Formats: sequence, C-alpha cells, structure tokens
Amino acid sequence: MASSESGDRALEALLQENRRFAPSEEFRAQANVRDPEIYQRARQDPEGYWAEQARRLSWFEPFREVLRWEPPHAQWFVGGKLNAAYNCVDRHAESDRRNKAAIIWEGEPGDQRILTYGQLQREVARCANGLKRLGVKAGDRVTIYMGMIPELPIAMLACARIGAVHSVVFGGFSAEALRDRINDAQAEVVLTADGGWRRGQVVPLKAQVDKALEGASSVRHVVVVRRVGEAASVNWRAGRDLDWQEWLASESWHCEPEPMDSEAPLFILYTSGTTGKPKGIVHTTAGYLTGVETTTRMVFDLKDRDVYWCTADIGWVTGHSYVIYGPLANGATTLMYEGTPDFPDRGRNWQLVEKYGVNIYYTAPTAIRAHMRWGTEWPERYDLSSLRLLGSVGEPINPEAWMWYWEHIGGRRTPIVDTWWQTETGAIMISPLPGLTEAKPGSATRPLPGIEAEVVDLAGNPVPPGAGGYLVLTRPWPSMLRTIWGDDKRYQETYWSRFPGRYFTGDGAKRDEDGYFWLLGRVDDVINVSGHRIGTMEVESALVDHPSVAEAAVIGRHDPLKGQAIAAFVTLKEAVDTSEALKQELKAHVVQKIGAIARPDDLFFAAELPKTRSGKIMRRLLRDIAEGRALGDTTTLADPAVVERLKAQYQEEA
Ligand code: 7RM
Repeated sequence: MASSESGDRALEALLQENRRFAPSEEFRAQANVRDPEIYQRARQDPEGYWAEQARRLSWFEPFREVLRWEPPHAQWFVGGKLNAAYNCVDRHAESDRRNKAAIIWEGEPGDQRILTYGQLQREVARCANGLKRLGVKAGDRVTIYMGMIPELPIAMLACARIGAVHSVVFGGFSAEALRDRINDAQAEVVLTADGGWRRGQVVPLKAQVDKALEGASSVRHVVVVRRVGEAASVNWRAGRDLDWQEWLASESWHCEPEPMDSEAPLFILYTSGTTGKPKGIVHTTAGYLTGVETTTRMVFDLKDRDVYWCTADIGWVTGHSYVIYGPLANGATTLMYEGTPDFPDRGRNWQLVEKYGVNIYYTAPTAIRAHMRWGTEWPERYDLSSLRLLGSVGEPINPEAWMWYWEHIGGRRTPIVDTWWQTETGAIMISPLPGLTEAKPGSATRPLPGIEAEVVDLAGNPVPPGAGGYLVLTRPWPSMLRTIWGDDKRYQETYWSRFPGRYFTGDGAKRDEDGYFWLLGRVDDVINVSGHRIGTMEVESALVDHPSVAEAAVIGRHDPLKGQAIAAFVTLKEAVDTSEALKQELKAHVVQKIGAIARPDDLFFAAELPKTRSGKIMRRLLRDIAEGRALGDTTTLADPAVVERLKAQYQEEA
C-alpha cells in the first residue's frame, strides 16, 4: 500500500501502545449510551436501528421506506418530509427550551452574543424572508463566505428553512478559490461580511468577494454583514450589494419552514481530492440530520445542561456537523468563538472554558500539540473542572498528545473520544462511545453502531489483525454523501470503483487483535495539514500557473506539529534563475491561488524531477528525500542519477 515507511514506523510504535482507559463508574452510570447490546442490535437490523434514530427528528410526513440502495446510490427515509431548520431551531423554540441558549458566541475582541432558541428562530426566519425577497427558491444555491460570527449559522439555517442549498466557503480561502466554488455551484447570492477578526487583524472578506466576482458571474446579489466597520474599507456596487441590517430591517420575524423531501440537498461543501479541482460534496436533509443528531448525542454524551464547544471553523465539515447541526438538532448549547487560540494570549481557549463553564470540548490533534508546546502554565491558570468529556478529530492523534490532553486538560478524569470521519461521511463513523468503550491512546477504536468498516488489501480481501490495508465502509449509512455536485461519474469512480459495492475512504488503517482500528493517514494524493485537507494536485496547479515554473511536484512530509507539512519540488523554465526572492514569490502565488492553508512550508528548486520511464513523477521518492530516509526502489526510474543528485542537493540546502 502507498502509506509511507515513516507512517509504518509510527504505527509500530502505536501498536506497542497498550495503555487502556476505561470510563469511570461515575461517567458510565450517567452516559447516554450504557447498554453494550446496541452494537449487536444495530448489526442484526441496521435499517431498524437507523429508522429508530431518524424517528427522533420531527417529521412533517413520515418516511415509508428506510433505505433504497441501488449501489452506489442510496436514498434514505424515502417519502418523508421534514425541515432541517425546524429540527434544529423551531422544535426547541416551541418547547421548554425556548429561552435556553442555543448559541453562545464570543468575538475575538471579547464581545459576546447569546442567542436563545426563541431568538434564533426569529433571526433565522427573518433572514429566510430576506432570501425569498431576493428571489431565492428551494434548490437554489447560496454561497456563504464569512468568519465565525452568529450570522453564519443564521444564514445556513435560513437557507435550510426555505430549502435553498448552502455552500459555505471557509473565510481563509482566496478570491480565486472562492470564485471556483461560486461558479461550480452556480450560486446567485453570496452572503459575506466586511471582514473578520483574526489575531487583532482584519481579514478582508468583502474585498475577496469583489475579486471573485470580477468578470462574468452567476451572482446577482451580495449581502454584507458589518463586522469590523471602520477597520475595513469596503467598495460598494450599487444594485448588487446590500447591507445585511438594511436588507432585513423590514422583514417579518416569522417564516413557515418549507417541508422538504428527505433526499433534498441540504448543502454542498467543497473538499480536496486527488485532482486539482475540489469536489462539491452533496449532503441531503434527512440522512445527514439523522447522522449528526445520533452521533452528537451518543459520542459527546450531550445533556440538556451542558455547554458544548467544538473549536472547528464552520467552513469545514466539522463545523457544519458539530458546531451547528448536531448540537442544535439535540437542543444543546453550542459555543462559537471567532478568533484563534493564541490571541490575545495562549490561554484564550482555557479562559473561555472557565468563563462559560464548558463541559465538552472537541478539537484537533494539531491544536493539542500546539498547546503542549506552549506549556502547561496556560491551562493551569484556569479552572477547567467543568470539563467532563474531550474529543479529537482531523488526523491520527499521537499517544503523547492523547496523554497530555487527558492529563493537563481533562485532569485525568474525562474520557477522550478520538473520532474518525470525513467530509464525505457527514458524521462520525469510528469512535469510542464514552460510557462503554475502553480507549487506547491513538486508536479511534470501533465503528459506531450501524456502521460497518473493514481493512482490505488491494484485491479487496480483509487483511488479518495487525496487517495494513485500505479502510472501506461496507454498508451505506444515512449521512453518506449522495454525489459530487455536477459530477456523478467522479462520485462513482472516486469512492465506489476501487472496491465495487464498498465505499473507499482514501485512508490506510490496521486493526488489532481486539478489533480496534488504527488510522494511518491518506493513501491518495491528499495531504492533511493541521487537520485540513489539501490536494497535492491543487498546489501543483497553482505553482505551474506561475510564469517561471516549468514543473512542480508536491508532497506531504511528516511534521511534528501540523501532522504533515507541504513540500514542493519545482523546476523552472529555461533562462529563469533560482533565488530566495523567487521562492517567496512562488509561495505567495500559491496563497493567492488557494489560500494561506496551502502555502508550501518547503520549496525546493530542482534541476529535474525523478520520473518513471513512462514519465510519471515518483512522489514516493520525493517523500523519502524530504523525510530524510533511505531511497526506496528506484529501478523503475528513467534516470536514477536524477534522484541521487536531488537527495544530495536537498541535504545540503535543508
Ligand atoms: C472530519 C474531517 C478527512 C480525513 C480522513 C482522515 C483524517 C479525520 C481522523 C483522521 C485519523 C481521526 N474531515 N482524519 N479524523 N485520521 N484519526 N480521528 O477531518 O474531510 O476534512 O478530512 O481526515 O485521513 O480521511 S475531512
């Protein structure tokens, strides 16, 4: 398999890991899921299990059929009608939870806003009316490009309320990346902000939208939230641009939710794949909501009195599912924070935990490693005793980080749930159930009830315990992606052709003697930098777009903090000289094309790239070089001397 040797070495260390952490009696006794029979029950009757979960939602019309599976296309809860905003907001607003906090928001400068379910219902309804006035109808796409401000979930839920399909684009993406996503979705309305706060600086969002819309565009209207005011200079295009406040000033606070088919698309979210073009992952209403409602309740053990905090940005799937839809579907209180964990100082997250009495905290290993590096003095300054459950997501968590998290944040008291899932899976697939599962640091443990996973070899046969292979999901599940927007062929090829009838995750994994899964990272051309997915081809395309570049090969190399770092090997066009200035220019070019998350950490000028006789760049050898390993098999190279020279040169310059 394609997983690197360093991955294998790390895994050997992982499999030596035999510490076990069982939930305390106290936690077990109060847990939402206490009966281990649940796994068995779900396995015997998966459709019955999922139907039972789906019935916890509020339906305008009940479904008649649980699953219609025509591989690789699934329809769940066929014939049902429901509304996602109604399920996340109204049904709580119309209950005793009306005055319960739905969203506790804190801005980076320290301003706050708390929206109760009752208030959220009104804000969402008013925004939905505004969208209708702009002519947005069920099925139309709306692009949302904002920072972490309350108007972002209000906008998402407003779309859901009228059946429009939202496409949230992470505020860190560049104007060009935004343009591609707007064009692909053919959005007619963009909702944005003048800017956002990040480390005391303004991120100029509206200016990026203006750039994205230069030339021809499907967009008729841009609505702008005033977040930073004077701090951003904003150009105004009369007739196209609207001020959020003015836009909504005369709208009614009431709007009937649209009854939507179970299979109506709820949102598109773009994610990186093996080619240069990001994939628009499509999620539908009933299956997605069932998946996130169930997993939030079971994995995070949510209780009505909890304050729950997932630190992800809503621009990523973790934010969609576990900042907004999952917690709100459960009627929970979700905390949303605008800024970064190191502003104004490195104690900001712990200060927020203390200030709001956070009970459940969900973050990424890269963030945990950053806190480790910053030192225990920061968490020690604050009272973290409210925490009762911790979660991890985005990449494999190394046992050292797991232990640090457990000891210094959880006070050796809280279970940790290491949750494996993807944009495509919509919801958590492999994770402990905190009241039942004995955790092993570094393992996501077992598939949740109703989910079936296997590790297989290239031929699709299950591998024995301890052997590496490809992670596949062997049964459809409600929150699975339905297609890639506008490209169903790519959907079929990417996920369902490698192992027909089974979903290919793109991840390598091993299973141990206890049936626990150990994730090994991607086996395709996707890099995971700080829990963010970046396609090697996207970065390569951005580099070769520069007039000086002839060819580029991009790889992910191991990085102790970020998981992986981006290393680019570039050959220049004839008559172009290498220089430090050009190196910086090329990095900046990638930032301009994609966004700061894709900025190469290393950029290396090569005279030639190692290629096979058929002309394929051998990225595996570049990885060996960048990770300082002995070179693997070079016999298929057209000219083995190329890679030897490159290695010598790299060692000299690195
Ligand atoms: C939720 C999310 C998906 C990729 C996935 C994996 C990696 C995510 C874990 C993990 C090991 C985990 N969606 N991944 N969670 N690897 N253990 N707990 O991250 O679409 O952005 O990325 O992330 O490689 O395929 S994502």
